[in-house]
Amino acid sequence: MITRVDHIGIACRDLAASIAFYQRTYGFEVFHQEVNEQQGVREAMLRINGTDDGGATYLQLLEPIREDSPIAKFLESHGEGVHHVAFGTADVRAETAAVTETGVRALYPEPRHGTFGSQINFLHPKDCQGILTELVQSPVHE
Ligand code: V0V
Ligand code: CO
Repeated sequence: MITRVDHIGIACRDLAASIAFYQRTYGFEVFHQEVNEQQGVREAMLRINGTDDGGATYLQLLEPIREDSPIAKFLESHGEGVHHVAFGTADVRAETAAVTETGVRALYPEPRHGTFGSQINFLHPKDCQGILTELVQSPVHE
């Protein structure tokens, strides 16, 4: 079951400049920053709200660290902007299995490492109304 919008992923060329925009325009603060070598990104999570069960919604600002990373490729073809939408679930394996049953392709056979120790998978944008869709299980559910 999908329980919330976990984050919106936004591709940017300059992470510091993008963070500064969100801080001065809306007052959003950086909650967490990390480099994910496997995904080829340096990222910042800006927390928008939180719920008592540990759930929250974030903006995920993504800057490429390699030319061959998905974000670098996206910036080249689409420019800066919304890159993916991530839905939160308590069980990413079960949710991926349920969604693939409907004919949507998952990108990975097994979940991979996401931000703050989360487990993630992606659904192909061509099967999801043109939107790269991520499924994310927060560590709070592990
Ligand atoms: C590509 N396309 C997209 C898209 N990226 N459509 C919507 N949103 C996107 N983000 C379209 C593109 O316009 C093409 O359509 C078609 O898909 C093939 O595009 P491509 O440029 O040839 O790209 P591919 O096929 O090489 O790669 C696309 C995929 C790739 C989605 C397979 O980006 C990928 O593996 N993404 C998953 C990993 C990822 O994005 N990591 C960064 C975030 P036309 O022109 O053929 O119509 S990491 C993250 O979120 C983390 C760590 C986290 O949340 O914790
Ligand atoms: Co993401």
